[in-house]
Amino acid sequence: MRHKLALLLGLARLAALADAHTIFTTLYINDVSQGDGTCVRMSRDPSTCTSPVDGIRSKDMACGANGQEPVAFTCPAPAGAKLTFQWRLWANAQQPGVIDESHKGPCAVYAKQLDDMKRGSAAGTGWFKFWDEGYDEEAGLWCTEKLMRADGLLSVRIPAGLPAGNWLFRPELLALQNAHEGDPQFYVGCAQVFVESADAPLALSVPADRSVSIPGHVSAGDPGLTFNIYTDDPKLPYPVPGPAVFVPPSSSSSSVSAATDNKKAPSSVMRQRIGGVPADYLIKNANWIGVEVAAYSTEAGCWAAAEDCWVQADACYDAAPPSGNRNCRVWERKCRGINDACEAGDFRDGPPARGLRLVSEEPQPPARIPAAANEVQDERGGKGKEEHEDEESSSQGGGDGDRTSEAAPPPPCPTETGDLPDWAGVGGDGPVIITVTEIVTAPAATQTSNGRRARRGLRFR
Ligand SMILES: [Cu+2]
Repeated sequence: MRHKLALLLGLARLAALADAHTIFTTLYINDVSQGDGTCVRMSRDPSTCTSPVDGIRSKDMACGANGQEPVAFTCPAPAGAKLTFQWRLWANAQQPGVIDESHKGPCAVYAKQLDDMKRGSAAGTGWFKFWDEGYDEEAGLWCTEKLMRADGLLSVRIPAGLPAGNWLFRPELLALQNAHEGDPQFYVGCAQVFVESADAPLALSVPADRSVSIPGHVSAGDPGLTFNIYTDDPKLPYPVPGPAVFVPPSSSSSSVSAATDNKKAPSSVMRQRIGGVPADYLIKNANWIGVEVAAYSTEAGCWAAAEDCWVQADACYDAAPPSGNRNCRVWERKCRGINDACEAGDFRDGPPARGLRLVSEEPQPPARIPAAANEVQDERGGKGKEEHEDEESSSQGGGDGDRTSEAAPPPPCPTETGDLPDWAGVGGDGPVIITVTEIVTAPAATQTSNGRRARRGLRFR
């Protein structure tokens, strides 16, 4: 009964999804997906998670709804690493899409250092912007339109001059379709990243005019927030809101060389010690991991192991953000296997398939990952033609990565990046833009494991 009621309530809430917008769900480090939701602060409410921030004075402007709450994991990234933020129309990718094509506007990436990822506040002072893009007049494209053509992937390189330590990286989209009516729509989220750098872990000195508080970095009257995208004669160039871009200067110890040439990596690189994804898990879903249950050879041991497994399954579903709970279901199958063995009286050498890593069922990453947008910008500043990023796939680890996908690594396709509709604005024959305007079914993210508790109850009979 309770399950049915919960399902009905879930469906009712989903009606609100009809005007779904977009959400940052997945972080890639040097082209390696960290797993859906892993190290990502996102709204926990599946019915509103893709909505714009509720007002530019809201604390949610910092890292989105629930953005003040840290997630369990912080992903390590080498100095100068390439970060890619994946945006989805559907948080759990149940249906394709990035953002509705009406949503034209700029993008930006901000950063803030936190001494303590768990206790530091996302909202407040200490933010600066290190890249932005508004309207590309040459290509006739808004930044969000380029994002659609890049399958929702926005890549930037971490400025080489960032000191080691805990950082929040905050991609920001601004949709202007209603801006002229006083309704600019901000979409933000944050990635928890530990930058591993040889630079001394000192606080970065940001010029006063580039350091901002969020909320507070934009005002309702800013020309970039009231811009009319429909007029025949728009006032170009588009004025991207927020502070001027600040790129921290690279220090003499040159973390750039540490990032691009492992042979020169100094031994004094500061590594992450806490908050990373533990190595000994069997499967990961967002910021939850399942760890192997105790070995057993008796009936009591079998049931104890089953109970441990189900408790972990519950924790997985409880912790799953709107990006999905696919790997909770994978874990649940393991529990069912133990449970079945107990019921069949098979207690030898338990649990079945002990220590075997389970295969992630999260959606595959897009085939092509775009080049870092801030590099494209730098290139346009005079360094010549953008080069393929061949060096990345060979030498850079990208942190732990999503170990569940190690068996079938995501295709980095470094040789294909040249074909992408890159941020310098070519891209006539980019991927097909899919726009979902009608929502027909409930996203899986809201489903819990129907009957999982009932099933657990069975074994006590
Ligand atoms: Cu919208």
